[in-house]
Amino acid sequence: MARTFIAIKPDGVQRGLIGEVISRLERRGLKLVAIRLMQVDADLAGRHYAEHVNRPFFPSLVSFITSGPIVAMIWEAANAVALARQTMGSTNPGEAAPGTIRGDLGIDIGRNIVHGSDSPESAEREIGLFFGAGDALDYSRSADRWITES
Ligand code: IDP
Ligand code: MG
Repeated sequence: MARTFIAIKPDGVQRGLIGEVISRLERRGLKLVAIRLMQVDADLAGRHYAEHVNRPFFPSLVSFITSGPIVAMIWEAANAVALARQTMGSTNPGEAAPGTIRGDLGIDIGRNIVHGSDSPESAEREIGLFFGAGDALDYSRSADRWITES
């Protein structure tokens, strides 16, 4: 089953939106297989956001993501990456569609509540940065057959 890495950023934690974000992914039908409340240090932030190292917003992004606890998670579903990105909404909450996490809960691109992997390859890389082998649990839910036909 495909997996994606999702993080509730420090703004989401500080605003009391942990339950809201988890609830939306759960209600959609994705399955939570690993979760960790943690503080990101500058080294991990730099590795996680390595693709943005030359962007003007990189210093403020690192400062923001290290500013308080985050909730790091692994979610599972067929096509997990695309499903989660759709539920999250566009990067800029000011442009994100209503009904999405960012579109319903935010207004500023620098405070967009959640991170989600942008491809299966990114998901694998990011899961490896935040979790160890064996952290993700393999289990089935009795509701699974009511969420997917096969
Ligand atoms: P994503 O989180 O939707 O994948 P990315 O383009 O990968 O978006 O950017 C990573 C993060 O960097 C964004 O979620 C946002 O927090 C921040 N970011 C991206 N573009 C800007 C910008 O133009 N100004 C400020 N922050 C930005
Ligand atoms: Mg990204």
